Amino acid sequence: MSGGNFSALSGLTSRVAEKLREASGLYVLVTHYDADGLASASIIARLLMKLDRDFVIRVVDQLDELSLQSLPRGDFYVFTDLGSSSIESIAKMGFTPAIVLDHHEPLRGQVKVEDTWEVNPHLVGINGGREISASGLAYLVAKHLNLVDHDMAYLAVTGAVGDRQDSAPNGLVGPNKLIVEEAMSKGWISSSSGLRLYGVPRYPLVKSLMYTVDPLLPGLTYDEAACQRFLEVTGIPAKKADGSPMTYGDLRPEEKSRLATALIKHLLAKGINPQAVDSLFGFTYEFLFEAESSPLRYAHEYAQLLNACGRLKRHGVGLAIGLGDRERALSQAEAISLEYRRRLAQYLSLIRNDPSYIRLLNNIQVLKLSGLVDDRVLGAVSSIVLSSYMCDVSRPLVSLTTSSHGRIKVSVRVHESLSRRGVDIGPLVKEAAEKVGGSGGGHAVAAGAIIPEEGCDVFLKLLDETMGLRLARGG
Ligand SMILES: [Mn+2]
Repeated sequence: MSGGNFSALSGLTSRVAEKLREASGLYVLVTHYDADGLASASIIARLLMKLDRDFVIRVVDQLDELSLQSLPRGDFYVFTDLGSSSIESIAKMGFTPAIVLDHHEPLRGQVKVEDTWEVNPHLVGINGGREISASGLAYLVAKHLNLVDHDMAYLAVTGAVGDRQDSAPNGLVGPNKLIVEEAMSKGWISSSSGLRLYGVPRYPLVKSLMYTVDPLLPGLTYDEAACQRFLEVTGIPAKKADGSPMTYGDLRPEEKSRLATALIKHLLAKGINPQAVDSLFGFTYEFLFEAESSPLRYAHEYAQLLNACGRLKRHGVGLAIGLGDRERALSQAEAISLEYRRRLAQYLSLIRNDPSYIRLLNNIQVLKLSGLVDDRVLGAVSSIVLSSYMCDVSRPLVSLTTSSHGRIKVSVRVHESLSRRGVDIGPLVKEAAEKVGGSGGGHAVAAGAIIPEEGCDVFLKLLDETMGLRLARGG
């Protein structure tokens, strides 16, 4: 990232910050249900509380005519983690004045629409898929008004981690990294590198192994007895001398490297691609002002809690945490997170044990989960199926399930190795969805769409064809 790009981004965020401060009356915040959506809306809500303004928050699945029609009316609108591809509709339907903080590829240049102000990193040459999330953008808005605090920094990092922007070998990069460095210099955050197992470093090791789904640990994930045997064979006691469970944080450096080596061997023996093995290692961000025993102490756990709340349609609980509730909402979120992991485990074992769920077309593969997986959980299942090599990684994975109003929810995931060949799936999904009367879009490696049920076969055929053309052209 060049400094020039960052100053262009700051120019955009400072302009919307001024608009936000100048406005008055009722603010309507509209956001996406995932971790980044909930975290970014929480940052803006915290900012509005500091400015002593009134606001309401609406959490939506996507921004289309249907969801726009359902929005409450106010005096000023803030769209976070969505909106870039709907600016014209937002203005046309009268949701102005509005600011849009989105990091999804807008599939066009900056458009000038009356009374709307957009911040999108793609417009200033910053990769919104990898370098900054909507939460980071919201943080920069608060920073311009000199109102950031450690909670906002935690939410900014959590949003980015929730969107998997920490997957580079050195963790967060670009503007995300600048936010982390600032928070570190203030003593709010620390980071360390190591194994990225679930709940590391403070969960019992057996649980850390069994709940790790990204990447999936074949033969270990969701199998407690197998995890216990694995530790035994590796020579790492599952319990400490006092009988309490061993955690990653309890291990001596030598034991940590022995565990890492054993996991690498295990994954390679299961035929897992070395790149997926690499994703076991990375950075962990620790939030020093959260209680040491709290699931909010570490960015990936915080993100997982928000994510679970959003996906199980309990986003109110996630927002309450973002706004500062550390009591009732937090214990509710922990129960929701457990239920979410239980459901994921169930879906994954069904897919793993029944190859007929995945159907190969010429250039794509289709995972049909209608009637099984809820629309908000579809993307997560899709990501895990691909990242754990439960399917062919040389073609995009297109997952389908039924959604509301007689529509089909589509989730498309592309493996890194395919995206490195220059395949950008977002525009292809958008084009195919629009041709059958739906809507869609996304990043190079992840995209989604909502299409009418009757257009499903044509949609798949179109996507299969355009994908073939792309590959024939060499990406
Ligand atoms: Mn996002």
